[in-house]
Amino acid sequence: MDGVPGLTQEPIQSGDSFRYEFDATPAGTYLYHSHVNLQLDRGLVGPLIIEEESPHVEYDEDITLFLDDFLPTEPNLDAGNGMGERPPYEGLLINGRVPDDPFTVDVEKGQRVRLRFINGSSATTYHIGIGGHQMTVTHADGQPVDPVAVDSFLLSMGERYDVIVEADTPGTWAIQAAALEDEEEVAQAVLQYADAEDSTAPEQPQFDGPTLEYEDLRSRDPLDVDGTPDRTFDLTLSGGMMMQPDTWTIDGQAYPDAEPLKIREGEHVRVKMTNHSMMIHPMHLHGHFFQVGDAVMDTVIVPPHMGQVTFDFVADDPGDWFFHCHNLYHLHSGMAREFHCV
Ligand SMILES: [Cu+2]
Repeated sequence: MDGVPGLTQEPIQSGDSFRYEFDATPAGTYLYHSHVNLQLDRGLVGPLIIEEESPHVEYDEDITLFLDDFLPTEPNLDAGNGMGERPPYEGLLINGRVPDDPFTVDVEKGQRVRLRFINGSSATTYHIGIGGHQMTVTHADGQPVDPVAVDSFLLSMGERYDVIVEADTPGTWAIQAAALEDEEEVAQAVLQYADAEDSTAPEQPQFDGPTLEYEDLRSRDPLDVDGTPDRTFDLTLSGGMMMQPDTWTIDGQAYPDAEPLKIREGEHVRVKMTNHSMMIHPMHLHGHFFQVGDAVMDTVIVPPHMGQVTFDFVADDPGDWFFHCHNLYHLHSGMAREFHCV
């Protein structure tokens, strides 16, 4: 039921239907989307929330904030690619709303609100903060972590964080998601206290306090990946070069002309990635969570300019699994591989 066309299922043709059936486990904050061509950037994307039976944190409200970069025209690979370019987005949305007509989170002083941030964008990484409030991160990619207080965090394509906000500072505050590539470009929702005047312009976050680092995250349920891995892949992420601006590769190979990465069931697999390019790559593995340091996630940012990230996972589900950059334009310009687990 993983949905990758040609790999785990045939695409659903126009006029056809297909029923997805799966066990709703593990609980967490997810997104669902088309994996065909550039349909994700035409809006075929949405949140999927699997509620926990007994969350490790307490809260009064549970609100999903879904971020999307809104393209009013038909996407094409050339417009969204190359030397750090993004498609001509008309606006950045939270729950389908532009900053001038924002989605509002209504709170009363003393409440604790769980906010589930999901980045369903095709080509935008955000820097997220809330005016006048810290956030306590409780889940990374839907999986529980020891609560950690931060002023802001980065959220790249495909990533999710759940945070708790303590409503202890009455007023009208901006929940702001600034595009990392251009902090003038923002998505915005509003945190509105019941007794505050709604006519006030929301106060914005300063982004001057601590930003979450992956090292701050401690999974409540770490994977069994201690010790020496059974298999290691050392992968170079490249692309966007002057001569070939529309080609993005893993180890010099552009999907679909790329060899599968072969693994065996039960193995502890380690993947090291080095980013030789000038752009951020949110790398996503299908069908598994992986461990980075003490965090358990399914999508991880590999920073530009020789940034390095290593993740470990247990190959506990035989089959073919897609592994790719979650920037839609990088994915469709070759930055993908298949893991074949036998
Ligand atoms: Cu990428």
